[in-house]
Amino acid sequence: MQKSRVVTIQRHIVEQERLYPRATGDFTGLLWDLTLAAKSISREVNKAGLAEILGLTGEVNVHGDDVKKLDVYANERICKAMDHGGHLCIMASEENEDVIRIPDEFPKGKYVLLFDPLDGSSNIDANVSIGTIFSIYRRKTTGKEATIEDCLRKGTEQVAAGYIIYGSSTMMVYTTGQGVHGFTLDPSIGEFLLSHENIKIPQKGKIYSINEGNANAWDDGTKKYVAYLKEKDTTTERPYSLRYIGSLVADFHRNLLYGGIFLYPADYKDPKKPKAKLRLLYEANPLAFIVEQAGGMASTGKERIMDIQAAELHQKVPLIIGSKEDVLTYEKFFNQK
Ligand code: P6P
Repeated sequence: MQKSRVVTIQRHIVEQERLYPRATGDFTGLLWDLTLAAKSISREVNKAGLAEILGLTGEVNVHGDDVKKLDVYANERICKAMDHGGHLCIMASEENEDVIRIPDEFPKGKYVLLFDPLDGSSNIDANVSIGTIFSIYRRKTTGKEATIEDCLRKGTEQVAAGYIIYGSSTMMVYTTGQGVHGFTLDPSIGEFLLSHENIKIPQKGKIYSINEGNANAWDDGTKKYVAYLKEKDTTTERPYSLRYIGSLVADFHRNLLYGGIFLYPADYKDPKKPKAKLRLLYEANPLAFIVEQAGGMASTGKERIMDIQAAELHQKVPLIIGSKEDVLTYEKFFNQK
């Protein structure tokens, strides 16, 4: 059997860069720095069960979530890996209330990094897969210093997006707009090796991922859609199977590979003030870029995620993401009058 070629993520990124004649290597350096941070976080996550860094720091982040020490470590690791390479002009993290400026002593670059350092971290102690999610944009402002305006963007302006999933193995999945590619970390050589080239999500799945515990707070359209998925109809391969890990990157990654739909609709307990949970800049946009590049779809139920102009750093949106046919069916139910 022909041995598949061994391609490291570094080599793949350089090959991707060659697709852009005007590329300067700046972008390549940025992604390389990110893979280094990912390896360090993977090492810490994989020994979390052993190290004393488990447990709460006693602090609480901007969203009122208890902050686990691994959150803090991952956030600091990414900042330290990314702030001095000269590729970035500003950063913003799901863990930080305000933007993260590049220290004066370091060179500034033309890119913006938005990231969730360790999503799903409430699952750390249960050894459930968790993940880092990132988005990269080109700087938009032209003044001396980059500003928050460089972070408040539309998803369609992303030049790259990806995630690292720390699970049974550590995988990095990314896109630069040339398809979606997955790399599995070989800890014995410390390299991410190409394992999933040109990932495409099935046009229709048989899995749905939603927290059924919130059913009483759903809007009528979501209630009718989930009931529809549970009906028996062999022609549309229903009933679907419910698979919900409660860790976005893990749920998204499974559906990307197998097909299916992930839903985190708004909470309609107060119909006048629907409350969303997931963050536009750090979760919805990067995963939307990936799923669209893989042939899928990402919507709020009403509009394409990547068309939303961010107004606040920690803006939250309903997220319906996965196989195109499934998201389109959901939108029909959600918008039924
Ligand atoms: P719930 C984890 O805290 C997270 O942000 C995502 O990773 C996950 O999809 C979601 O929240 C789970 O939320 O309300 O179902 O526990």
